[in-house]
Amino acid sequence: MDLNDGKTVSYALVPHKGFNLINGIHDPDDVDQIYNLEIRDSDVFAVTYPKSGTIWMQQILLLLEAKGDVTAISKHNTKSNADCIPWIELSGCREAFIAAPSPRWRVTHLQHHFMPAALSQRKGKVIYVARNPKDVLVSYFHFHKVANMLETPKDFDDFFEKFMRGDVFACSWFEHIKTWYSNKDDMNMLFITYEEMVQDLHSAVRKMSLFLGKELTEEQLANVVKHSTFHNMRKIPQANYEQVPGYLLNHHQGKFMRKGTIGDWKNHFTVAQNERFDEVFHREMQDFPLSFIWDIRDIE
Ligand code: PPS
Repeated sequence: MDLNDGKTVSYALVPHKGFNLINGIHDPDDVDQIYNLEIRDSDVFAVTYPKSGTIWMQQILLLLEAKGDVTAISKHNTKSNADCIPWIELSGCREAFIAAPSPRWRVTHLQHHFMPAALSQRKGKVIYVARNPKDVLVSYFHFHKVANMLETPKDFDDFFEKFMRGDVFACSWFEHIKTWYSNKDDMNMLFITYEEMVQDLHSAVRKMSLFLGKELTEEQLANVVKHSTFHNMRKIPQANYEQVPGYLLNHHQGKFMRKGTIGDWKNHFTVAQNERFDEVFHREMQDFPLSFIWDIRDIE
């Protein structure tokens, strides 16, 4: 693949143990070793299916650690939030995790079966952020145009089919949420939704700080919220992924922080696609007591 800044990189999806990794940024042998990692009680993993609020969590976790002081983030001029809270599955990140001082905070898109077995013995903490999958699909479609490591979709219909087949990085949204959710009682897990965060960020952040045992004053909590709104995060280069190099993200194709709302799927899905999606959703999720907010107007 010949990219903007002249670097030539070859990326492709690599099926691995029921999951799709990305050749060039993930190493299957390394990913397999994650299962055996020793976990400290202070370790925290924010788990997401792609496009469900990962970079939002990076910003919130960093701000919680800094007690709402945004200058603690912006002073790392060259370090992005993703450098501070990286994906455990990226090549090289596992070794760095082993050597890192506490607290070790990481994000991941991996399915449950790859993750450290110790998490299921109630070591460490997990925050699972789920987003309604119609908006995930739309956000993922746009991201495929920006991300040089992902194949540019022919058009929306083509991507819709790929997503429904799970023929994308991280595979099926349904499998991801179901396997994590079914194992939640074995873990110290906080399950939260993107829509809850959009609806009432203050309550969501408070819930997270209580779960993580962080004692923040009301003012500090309000500062965490203030600096993690969509509007404000978009202005912070360390948080908004503007700093990600051009060979990974083609910034001319669109913004990583695109719309940040609920219900954009309505601008993309045809009636037939929506009916089919609903049918699959009801079939796949019938045994799971999870409901989603599908439209911003439902909470306004
Ligand atoms: S990735 O590539 O998987 O790491 O993407 P991820 O960070 O999980 O998801 C990106 C979407 O999250 C939106 N986002 C936010 N929404 C509301 N408020 C805040 N603060 C926020 N930060 C990130 C981002 O805009 C992407 O969604 P879309 O729908 O594309 O705008």
